[in-house]
Amino acid sequence: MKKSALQKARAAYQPKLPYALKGAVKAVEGKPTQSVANQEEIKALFPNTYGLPEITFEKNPNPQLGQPINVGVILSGGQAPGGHNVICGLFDGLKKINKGSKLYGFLMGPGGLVDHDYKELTADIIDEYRNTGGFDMIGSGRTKLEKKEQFDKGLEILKELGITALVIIGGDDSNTNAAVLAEYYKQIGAGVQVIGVPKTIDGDLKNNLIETSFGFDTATKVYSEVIGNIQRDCNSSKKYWHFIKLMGRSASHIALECALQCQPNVCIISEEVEAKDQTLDDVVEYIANIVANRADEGLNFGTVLIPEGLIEFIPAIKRLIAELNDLLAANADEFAALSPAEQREWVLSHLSEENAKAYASLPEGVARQLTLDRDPHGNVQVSLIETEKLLSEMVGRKLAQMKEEGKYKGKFAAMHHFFGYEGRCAAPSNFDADYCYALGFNASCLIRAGVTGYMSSVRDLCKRAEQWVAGGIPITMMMNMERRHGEMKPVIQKALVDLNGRPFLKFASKRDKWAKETCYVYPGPIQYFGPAEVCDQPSLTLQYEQLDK
Ligand code: FBP
Repeated sequence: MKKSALQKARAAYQPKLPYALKGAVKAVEGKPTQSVANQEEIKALFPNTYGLPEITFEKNPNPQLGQPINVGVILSGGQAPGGHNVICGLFDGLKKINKGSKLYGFLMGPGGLVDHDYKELTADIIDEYRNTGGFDMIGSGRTKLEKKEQFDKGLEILKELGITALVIIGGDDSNTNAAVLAEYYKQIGAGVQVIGVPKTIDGDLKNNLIETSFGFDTATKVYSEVIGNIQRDCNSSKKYWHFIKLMGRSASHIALECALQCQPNVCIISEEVEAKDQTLDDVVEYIANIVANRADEGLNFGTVLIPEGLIEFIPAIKRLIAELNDLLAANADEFAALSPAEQREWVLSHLSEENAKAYASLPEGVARQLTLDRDPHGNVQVSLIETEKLLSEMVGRKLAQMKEEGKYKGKFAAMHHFFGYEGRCAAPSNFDADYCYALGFNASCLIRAGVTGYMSSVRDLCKRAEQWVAGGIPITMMMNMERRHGEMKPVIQKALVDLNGRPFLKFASKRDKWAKETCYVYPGPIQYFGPAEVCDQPSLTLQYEQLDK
C-alpha cells in the first residue's frame, strides 16, 4: 500500500499505555454490580453473568509467563476512528502474554463469525494498520447476533481454530449481543470468553466507568474543523445560512460537542426538544426568530447545527415511530407486497388517529423513510432523512410569512451539509490512538484474567495517558429492558445528553449570545505532532464532564 509522508510518520507513533498495563498485571475485584434498571428481569435473563464485580488492573510484582491463547476479534456496526488500534493493542497484549498466541479477525462484522469467514492477523498485517483510521483491516457489518443457531454456528469455527476468547468491538447494540453471547457460551460450558470494547462516534455508550466510546473524539474534531471552515466562509461572504446535519443516530452528543468547539448561531439538541415537548413547528419558529433578529442587525448569514436523530425525538413523531415499529413488525409481509403509494394509504388507514395525523403532516419523503427497512437492530435509518433540508425549507416558509406580517426584512439563502461519513474513518487523534490501543491491550488482560461478559474500561481520561486506570465492567451492569421489534428485550441503556450535565449547561449559558453576535471559533485540523496542549486534548464534553476529577 503506497503511503503519504504523514501516514509514514503516523505509522511510527507509539501509543501511550496506562502505567498499570506496562508490566505484568493482576486483577483486583471491586464491588458486585447490578444493572441500571429492571434488575430482577436482567438477573433472570443472565443468571451466569449478572452481578459480577468491577475489575481494576494493578501492577503484578510476581509475573508468570502465560499460556498461548487464540483469540477472535470482530468489528461491529458503524466505523469509528481508532478501531485498528484496538486490534493492534489486543495483538501486542496477547503476544506479550505468550508469543505463541494467535489473533483471528472475523470478516465484515458478526456475520464473519456465523459464516466462518476469517483471517489470521499476523504481525505484518497489524503493522500495516497501526494508528490508521477505518475498519478495512477486517471490515465491519451490522449482522445482529441473537439466535442460538448463530451462536452454535459461531462456536463451530471457534472450536476449529482453538479460539477461547472473542473480542467484540461495537456500540450499544453490538455489546448487548456480546453480553447475550457471553451468557450463552457460559451456560453451555463452551469455554469461550466474550469481551466487549466500547465503540461509536455517537458518544452514547458511556457511564461512570466507560467515560467515552472511542471515535467520538476524532470524529467531532473532524466535523468541527469543517464547521469552522464553513463559518469562516460564511463570515467572509456574509450571504448564506448553512444548515448542517451531524451524525449521531439518537443522542446529540456530536452536535453539542461541535457547538462547544465552534460556537455556531444555532444548535438544536434533540433531548431538549423532547424534554420541552416541542413540535417541529416550535423548532422552526425558534430558528426563524434567530434568523430575523440577526437580519435586524444586518447579519443575513449564520450556521445551524442539527443532530441527525432530531426527528425521532420530537414527541409526536416518537409516538408515531413507536406505533409504526409495532405495526410493521406484525405485518411485514403484507406491507412489503404493496406499492409505495399503496403503502402510504395502508399506513394511514392502520395508524391511530393521532399518529395518522402526524404521519400525514410530514413531507412525503420523510414519512416514507419512517416506514422503510430498519437496520438489523430495529433502528430507523435517520442518516437517510434530510432533516437539514426539511428544516431550512420550513424556516424559509416561516420567514416568508413573517415578511408579509412585517416582522422580517432580511434575505434568506440556505446551503445544506451533512457531516457523518467524513469523520468516521479519519486517522485517530492522539487521544483516540492512545485510548484505543489501551482498550485493546486491556482486553487482552481481561482475557488472561479469565473473565467473560465484561467490557474493556479505561478511565480517568482527562489525566495523562500514563495515569489512566484500566479494568473491566460487567456488561449486564449497563442494561435495562426496552421495547424492540414489538417485544421487551434486555439492551444496554443509551447515554443521551444530560440536560443537567455540564456540557449542556455550558452551551445553554452561551447560546443566546452566539445566536445574536458572531462568535465563531475555527478549530482547524487535528494535529498529530506538536505540543500536548495542541495535540493531546480530549473532547470538551469529556473535559467538562470530568471537571471534578
Ligand atoms: P454505531 O452506533 O454502530 O457506532 O453507528 C453509528 C452511526 O455512525 C450513526 O451515527 C449513523 O446514524 C449510523 O451509524 C449510520 O449507519 P450506516 O453506516 O449503516 O449507514
